[in-house]
Amino acid sequence: MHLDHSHSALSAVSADAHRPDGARRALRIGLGGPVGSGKTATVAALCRALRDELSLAVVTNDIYTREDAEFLLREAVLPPERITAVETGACPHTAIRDDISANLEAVEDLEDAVGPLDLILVESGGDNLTATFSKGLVDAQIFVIDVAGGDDIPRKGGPGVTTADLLVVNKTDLAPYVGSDLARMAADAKAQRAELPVVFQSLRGETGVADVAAWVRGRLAAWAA
Ligand SMILES: Nc1nc2c(ncn2[C@@H]2O[C@H](COP(=O)(O)OP(=O)(O)OP(=O)(O)O)[C@@H](O)[C@H]2O)c(=O)[nH]1
Ligand SMILES: [Mg+2]
Repeated sequence: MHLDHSHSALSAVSADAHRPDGARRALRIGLGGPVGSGKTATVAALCRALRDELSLAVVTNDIYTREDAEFLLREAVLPPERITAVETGACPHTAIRDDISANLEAVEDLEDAVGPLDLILVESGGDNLTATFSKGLVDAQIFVIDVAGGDDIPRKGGPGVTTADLLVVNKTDLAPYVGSDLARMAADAKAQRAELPVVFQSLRGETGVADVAAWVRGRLAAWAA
């Protein structure tokens, strides 16, 4: 799917919590963050952790390809009809913040095709520290950074680090190899985010995505209530 600038009017409709038939729509959670931080790997792990207890689907965004969706399809994290790719053709933040029409169309098509759904995960293309999702597209956002990107990233701030509903510091297994100081990252993140939650995770480790999955379950419980 390509960005089509003729559907902007959808955003007003889709910010509503209900489908046209009055049923509650799926909770939409966006995952953003720098290139290669582990967004797709986190989406894959979340699908494996949650697919037996929830009805879920995924929208991926890539600039020129369908790489991330193809990875999720190859890994068979969900049935193929539950995975949709948006080719943004421009800076990734454009499609999640400025003209969200292609993404809205993708989430609504998924609900029509395989719904009712409890949860739709929307992965942004890798971008910079300023990229955030429009509130007309997602109900909550996760910002994924990784320890190999430098342990000064939390201190540098930016809206992803400071305002995301959940900050994930991924690849903690790599910290000793790249000389990242996890305690410093935790202190800087706390200073930037006050009470907003932060999860340190390694998808190579035993607990994997468990903390993020628990946070998602909490958001779903609040959404259902
Ligand atoms: N060591 C280690 N590698 C990881 C971890 N999580 C992800 N990776 C690896 O990091 C690389 C990038 O992960 P992706 O999930 O593709 O990253 P992404 O943020 O989706 O990347 P883009 O969509 O291209 O921006 C892959 O080779 C993953 O296997 C982790 O916790 N530890
Ligand atoms: Mg990805």
